[in-house]
Amino acid sequence: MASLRLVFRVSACAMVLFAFTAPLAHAGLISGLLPGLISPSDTPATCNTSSSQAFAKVDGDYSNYVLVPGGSFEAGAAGWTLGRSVAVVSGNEPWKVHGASDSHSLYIPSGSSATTPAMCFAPGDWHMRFFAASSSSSVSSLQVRVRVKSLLGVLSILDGGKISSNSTWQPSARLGLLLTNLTGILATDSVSFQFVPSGTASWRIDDVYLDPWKNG
Ligand SMILES: [Ca+2]
Repeated sequence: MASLRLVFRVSACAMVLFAFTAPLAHAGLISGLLPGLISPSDTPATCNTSSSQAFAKVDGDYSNYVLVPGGSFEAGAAGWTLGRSVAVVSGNEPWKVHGASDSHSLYIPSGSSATTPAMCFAPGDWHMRFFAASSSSSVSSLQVRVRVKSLLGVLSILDGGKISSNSTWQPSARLGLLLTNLTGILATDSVSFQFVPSGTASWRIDDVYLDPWKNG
């Protein structure tokens, strides 16, 4: 398959707004090629197009999601950039949406971080969901950052907000990304997501999914 690489225009001063919204009903899945996908230069020429309604049995979210590369942590965390003491550990999110026999997740201690590989994504309205649990019985927060690299080599780290949970595994709400042009237009080369614990609690994450399709 020819490279799916396309150019996605985004402002150098793009504003990102993560909105925790309720799951939408049925996604508009388009079979075959994913429309508008970007294949960054530092990722394989083809993108993972194996989608599933991974959160349907969790809370009735029938959107179609693609697993982020290595996002189940069942075979390590290939391609991920792991900070100090981050490690794949035993214990899976209890819904086991990726596989009934899955048994591992990613541990991220306080003061460290974990970053996904650069990946395909669709411009416009798209969403991320994952599972998370903290080490604290009280509610603490995990920050999600969006790392956008332009074709000019400019790396923008965009604050995507935080999710909150306690020591019980929870599915995240949908993280929605809105890019708004403010000034000039640059081409985006790649995008990745960084998970950063806030405060003193450590975290585990598992089954990180991206919905690359525009939903209604
Ligand atoms: Ca897992």
